[in-house]
Amino acid sequence: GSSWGLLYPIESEKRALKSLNGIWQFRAANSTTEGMEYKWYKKELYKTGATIPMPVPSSYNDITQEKSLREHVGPVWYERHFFVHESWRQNAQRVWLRFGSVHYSARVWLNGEEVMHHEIGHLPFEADVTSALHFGQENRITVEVDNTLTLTTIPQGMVDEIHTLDGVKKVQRYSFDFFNYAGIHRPVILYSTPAVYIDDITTYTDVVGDKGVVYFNVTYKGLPKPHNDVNCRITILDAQSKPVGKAVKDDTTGVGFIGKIEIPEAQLWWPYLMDPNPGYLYTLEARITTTQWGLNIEDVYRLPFGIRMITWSNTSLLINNVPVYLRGFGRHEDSDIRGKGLDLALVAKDYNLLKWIGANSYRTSHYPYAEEIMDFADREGIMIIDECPSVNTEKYSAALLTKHLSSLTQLIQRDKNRPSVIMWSVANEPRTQYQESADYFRSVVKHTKTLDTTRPVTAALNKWYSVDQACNNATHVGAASYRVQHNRTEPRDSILIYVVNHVKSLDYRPVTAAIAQDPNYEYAGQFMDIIGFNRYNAWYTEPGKLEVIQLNLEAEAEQWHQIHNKPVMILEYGADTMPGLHLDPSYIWSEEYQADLLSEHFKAFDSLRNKSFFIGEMIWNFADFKTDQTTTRVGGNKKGIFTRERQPKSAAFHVRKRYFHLAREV
Ligand code: GCB
Repeated sequence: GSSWGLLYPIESEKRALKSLNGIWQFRAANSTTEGMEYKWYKKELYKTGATIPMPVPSSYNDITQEKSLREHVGPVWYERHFFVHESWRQNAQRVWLRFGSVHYSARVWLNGEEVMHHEIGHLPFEADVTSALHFGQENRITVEVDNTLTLTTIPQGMVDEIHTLDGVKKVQRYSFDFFNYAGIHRPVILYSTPAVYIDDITTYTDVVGDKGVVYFNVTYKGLPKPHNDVNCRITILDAQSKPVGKAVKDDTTGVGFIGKIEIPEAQLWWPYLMDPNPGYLYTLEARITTTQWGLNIEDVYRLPFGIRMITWSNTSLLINNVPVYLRGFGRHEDSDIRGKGLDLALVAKDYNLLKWIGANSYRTSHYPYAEEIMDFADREGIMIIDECPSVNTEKYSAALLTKHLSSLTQLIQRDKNRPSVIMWSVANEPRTQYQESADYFRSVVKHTKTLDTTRPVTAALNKWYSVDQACNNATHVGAASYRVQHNRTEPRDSILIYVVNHVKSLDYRPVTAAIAQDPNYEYAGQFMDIIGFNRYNAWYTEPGKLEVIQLNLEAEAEQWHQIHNKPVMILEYGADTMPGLHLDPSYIWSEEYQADLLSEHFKAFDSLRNKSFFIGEMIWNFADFKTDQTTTRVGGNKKGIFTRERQPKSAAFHVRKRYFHLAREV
């Protein structure tokens, strides 16, 4: 649910915390219904079948040697035991259970009693479990996790069947290009709060001269009925924990505390390499006190935040009134063995690599990343385009829209206070060549704007080509092979393949189709504040023909700007590169080709930057990552500038030169 706060669980003198990370017991169910039918949550998991140890957090897919577990479709079950110390049972105290994320859906029981369920991976959820807990005793937690994706999940997928000698087998299909890792991906935390507790804090900051203005809204919950003796004290602490501003408020409305605090000579939050001290963070300390049930109750929460201001025009994006040029990457949460499971060593390494290479930003393609990852971005001054989990939507429906909006509600609730988040991305490569996408994205963007007006909205758009049009004009040059490999699950595009094959069967001459880049065939760009587009010149189109890059890229970027009169940036471009493959003169898949392809793009970007509306470049991808099995992927997507093990490919040194050069220019 979204009607409550999702404050990250942190300790304070009034809040205790206990991690439930570690080894859990685990079993994959043989069918969708088996676990529920036999009530596996009622007793120890080992009593209803064999279990194996499973680390939390981690994806379960690559932990064992079983292909069947890697490719499992449907529910798996997790269980562990833990104690809650007697001292946690206090009058006027609550205990909460919080999951950083579970992919894709989860149902949770405590001591056999269902306490919550949640759908949509990559987002946190929690519940007050005080009444289900056994204090001073052992407890059992059971979680059913289901990775099944359908036409009404975010992201979309399709369950299909294949035929084997052993009968029909269920398989999961999806058109997005990363492995559908599943499991308990992020920390599981038990934490306490006072019975009357700070539920949510919303901050918004402004910069006026050298003054920082901090607007806040602190809400609380837990009183049986509203009354007017709740007091709130807000203190702003600088990075050395020195108080630099305060406010005291009494609540007479039962709603919360709204106000502002001015910080003279504020130290602003600046992106990496724009200031000697990027990512400067203050702390907002909120302290509420009240008397209830004859007790003095007090709660304290400390929220890190930065003072910075974002504005944008039809040609630029500004931070603290200075135009910024984004240089970064699309990324993934992905690594060997643990899949999408949070690994702090990997997180720290990735930020060190980002800083080493001079990046100032990245997009959380194609879903929200762990809060622990976002914390680094806040602290290091890395600007984030924060993407919801909607990737490659192919079929629009009201049911899908409802969930898409919910994913944005939850994402913005989680990340609204983060200085690093400079933009919301509402989707990646939705099929916006279909007219029905217009109403859909009008709603998506409107919803995002009702939740946050302080940040621009974007999406990673891709001009797909209308098949109807292709069929009518099948005489002209261009796009018969256009990204066909990506459209394999899309019925309308398979018509194109069919038509092309038919023509080929009749005549030897090359087949082409006039698939014009007609702006009328892209319906979502009109709603965005900033146009982000993905384009693989000299890779999916004209592989090996580096000479097309400058012309095509400049033309496309200019066209986007002309049509929408908005700032434009490229959110994806790149080439698969097998580390260690050297071919000179450059040839696709070699390290030389990746470097050459980037160089040609850099030339195009430089000429676009002179035209002022072009605000950023993001390479696809930061590191190699695992995908579903297809003939175009060798052990996964190899477009990384770093290998999956985070070692640089030759192009990394090349990118590093450019990114530091760009940083020096501003
Ligand atoms: C895209 C997708 C991304 C893929 C990439 C590729 O357009 O947004 O998820 O991984 O292309 O490498 O094909």
